[in-house]
Amino acid sequence: MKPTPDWIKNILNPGRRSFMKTAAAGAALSAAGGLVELATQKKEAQAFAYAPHYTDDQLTTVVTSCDHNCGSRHMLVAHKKGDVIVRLSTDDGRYQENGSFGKDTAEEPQLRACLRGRSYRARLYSPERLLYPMMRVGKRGEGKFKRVSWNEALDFIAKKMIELKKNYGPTAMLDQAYAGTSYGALHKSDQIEGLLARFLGMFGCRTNSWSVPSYQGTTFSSRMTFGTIEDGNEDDAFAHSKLIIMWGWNPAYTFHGGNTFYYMRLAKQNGCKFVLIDPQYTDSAATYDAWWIPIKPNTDAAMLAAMAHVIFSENLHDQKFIDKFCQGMDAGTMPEWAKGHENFKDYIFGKSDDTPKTPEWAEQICGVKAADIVKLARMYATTKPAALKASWGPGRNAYGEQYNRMAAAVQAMTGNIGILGGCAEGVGKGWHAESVAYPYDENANLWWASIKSDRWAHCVLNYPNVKREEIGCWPRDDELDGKIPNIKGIWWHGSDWFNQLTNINKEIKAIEKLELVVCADSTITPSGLWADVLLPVATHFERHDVALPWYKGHYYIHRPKTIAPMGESKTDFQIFTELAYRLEALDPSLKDFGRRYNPRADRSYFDNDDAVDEAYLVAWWKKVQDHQGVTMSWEEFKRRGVYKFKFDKPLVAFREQIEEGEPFPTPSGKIEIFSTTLAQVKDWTKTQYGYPIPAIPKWIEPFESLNHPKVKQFPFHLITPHPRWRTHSIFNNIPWLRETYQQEITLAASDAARLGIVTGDIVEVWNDRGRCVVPAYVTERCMPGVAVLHEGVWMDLDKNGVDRAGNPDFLTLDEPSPAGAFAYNTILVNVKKTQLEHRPGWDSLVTARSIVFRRDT
Ligand SMILES: Nc1nc2c(c(=O)[nH]1)N[C@H]1C(S)=C(S)[C@@H](COP(=O)(O)OP(=O)(O)OC[C@H]3O[C@@H](n4cnc5c(=O)[nH]c(N)nc54)[C@H](O)[C@@H]3O)O[C@H]1N2
Ligand SMILES: Nc1nc2c(c(=O)[nH]1)N[C@H]1C(S)=C(S)[C@@H](COP(=O)(O)OP(=O)(O)OC[C@H]3O[C@@H](n4cnc5c(=O)[nH]c(N)nc54)[C@H](O)[C@@H]3O)O[C@H]1N2
Ligand code: SF4
Ligand SMILES: [Mo]
Repeated sequence: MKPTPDWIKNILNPGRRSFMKTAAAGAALSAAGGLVELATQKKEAQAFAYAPHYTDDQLTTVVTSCDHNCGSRHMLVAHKKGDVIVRLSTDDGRYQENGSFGKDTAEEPQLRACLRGRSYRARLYSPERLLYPMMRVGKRGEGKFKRVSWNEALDFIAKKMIELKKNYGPTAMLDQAYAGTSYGALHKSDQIEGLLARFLGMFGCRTNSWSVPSYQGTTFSSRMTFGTIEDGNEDDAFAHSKLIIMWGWNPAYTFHGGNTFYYMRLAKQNGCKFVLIDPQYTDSAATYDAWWIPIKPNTDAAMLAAMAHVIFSENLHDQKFIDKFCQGMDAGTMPEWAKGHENFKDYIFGKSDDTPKTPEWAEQICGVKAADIVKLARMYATTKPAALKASWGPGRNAYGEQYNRMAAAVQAMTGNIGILGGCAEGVGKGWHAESVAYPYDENANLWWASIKSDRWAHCVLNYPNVKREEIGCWPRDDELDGKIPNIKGIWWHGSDWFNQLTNINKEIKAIEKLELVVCADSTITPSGLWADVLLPVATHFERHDVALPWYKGHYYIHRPKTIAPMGESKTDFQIFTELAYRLEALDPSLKDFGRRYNPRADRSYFDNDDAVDEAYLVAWWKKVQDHQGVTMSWEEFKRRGVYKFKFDKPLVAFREQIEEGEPFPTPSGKIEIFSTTLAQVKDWTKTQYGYPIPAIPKWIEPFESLNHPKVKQFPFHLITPHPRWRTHSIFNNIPWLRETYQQEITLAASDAARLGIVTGDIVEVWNDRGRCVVPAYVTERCMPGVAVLHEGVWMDLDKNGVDRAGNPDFLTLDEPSPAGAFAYNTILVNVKKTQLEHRPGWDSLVTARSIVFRRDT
């Protein structure tokens, strides 16, 4: 490796120690002709110093929260000296109203942080922290940048945005905001409610990305079946289940709420039985001593159909529930207008296609013994109440929506919906927080084209020869309907999507065609390396906000500006506001853009956001008081740092529908096993789906699977779940977490033996889309024929385009299912031992990871 030129060292990696000195003294760093001037004030504290070891009485304690799209939202308590956080702790019961040290009840559980949260200091002060605006000096993707002033960076972006809009029209800018920080009331990244959507919408140039990587199959299913995505109970309801089926759900790794495990433990103590349907025997299964049913990936809808067959055949279904609450479960519940259509029961018995969905039929597809399917179906139908928790991973595949719709049908036929201890989720959204703190009006979420998110590269590479159905063009009722967007720029806000979307090699080709790529982030990310401009964003420790729970939980956590923004970082809200002012100066039609975008601020907001952010949050808290019956004052909330709601009984989705006869929010007011909306589509190419979707749940062969002829060439079905030690790509560079894991591919012992692979061997994993290199982990806890590789590792290309870090998105297919589900778990690959180079991320050794930007090869 050649030594890195000094200019890169200076710009990208100011010494951590000298930086800490500066930050501690509160002095600003200034850019002068690309040189970093460091003030030389005496240091007060170092974030990683061994000595002196401060005791709590010498430190200031600030209650705040952790952040990101991680599966929960926990309390972090910062202990700081001056402006440096020297220790982080978490909830210990003291901070809530009537709290005391150690208080931890089922009603008000502690919000204790996981390993990722507890290591946050290492992220905050990491060498990969982005501290100054940067602009690309090399080729796109080469990773060479120079430091510039905010003025230069924002001027460049503003001029370029005007130019793109003028030259290519209102679809030229692609919004690739995502959920990096979507759980804040004020500083929110999100596809719909986020700050970027509003900014680009008001600017008048935006192509929206409408499908969600997490769970598009699931949200589709919940909307079609129940009419809402709020189909979840709060997690305390699990404590009341007699049987919990973890269907593709591994809460020990993949958080889905912050205290799920606590309530599942209560269930276990109450005698609940656990089952796991998953190609791998997970730690969750081990913890609860679950009955593990290994299943071939992507065949879940077939197994669920066979369970329905058993339940109907043996008369174990709840006919009263079906008659009262369901549409299209059987002939008797079909609506008048649809009598000729196929109903679910007829499909299950094969009346319409001559294929009864028997356990023996399913065994051939799923690799699960028919006897086990029968046993599970009986167990589920006769144990009351039972929670079939159908998680999102099995739906993150080709026709993923069919799995979720089928699970909902099985939940409904057994009457396990709307009752305590049952489960209708799906999406699993339960309690909902008050909406955003900034204006969310008719100007928000405007778009001139909206496409399936992972079809952007296909669209860019083939423009204008693209059919609307290929990219899932959302319909409009004006002349832009079905018009293919001419995408020329991308903005990443709270997203590392270049690293996280499907088929990265295709993205690499497409990005060459763009004229503007902006990455606003607090970290130098793999996506950032492909940007033209890097904008340093203040983390949630460096701005004022209120944290909201992630799907599960009912509480708010105050997030004060715990420390001053590091380096020259600004909040996204400051950046968009300042850019709005610059754009209005360049284009008279954007009159008052700055003021309209951020009505509580004037232009000085870029340098001082405190009073304005406080005003937004005070107004937001007033909404919380008015809408949610909270009597605590804002000042008291700020003093405590947390507000936990207390409910007299667990929140159960659809309790009102079942107990009080309220209609479901579907067109028919029923649980729609037969979907009114889908049954009435005339021309699928004119819908956002593009291709037909059956009105009842059905088994449809995925694009690729272990039953596909392609297995001759690519014999492994790769699944790519979420890592316990990262939040997608976030925390990939944290040494403390690195010491607990490595990115590795899990292989079944029998497969590995056949290939002569043992744990620790470096293997290459490939298919016709890409290739990556990663160590192997060999175990009997994985189903033969299946391989597991976690998403989110930071890609690291060698000169031949092989990823040395083991990122599965070099292998995924950018072909979503009709309803929009990303096919992240629909991948066939081959595996072999290799001499190719492996590097765990950008570095080869944890302690030497900052070589990343010191490398010039
Ligand atoms: N193969 C495979 N790939 C997958 C998946 C899979 O199952 N398999 N899962 C998919 C799923 S479900 C998801 S949700 C996606 C996640 O994809 P991403 O959302 O792209 O992943 P993150 O790593 O969470 O990236 C969020 C980025 O936001 C930045 N960020 C955090 N806070 C802020 C902020 O306040 N402002 C700004 N400007 N930036 C901020 C973080 O530093 C980080 O770089 O990955 C998808 N990719
Ligand atoms: N620690 C951690 N927690 C997270 C996240 C994270 O990055 N890290 N991300 C959060 C986000 S944004 C999301 S979207 C959720 C995702 O939450 P999930 O979708 O529930 O999580 P995954 O880890 O993708 O998958 C869960 C399980 O599904 C199994 N599985 C995969 N394919 C199949 C299949 O075809 N059939 C069956 N039966 N099982 C299958 C996997 O083996 C895995 O055990 O997690 C959230 N929680
Ligand atoms: S679960 Fe999420 S919010 Fe909680 S500590 Fe871990 S990373 Fe932070
Ligand atoms: Mo997600």
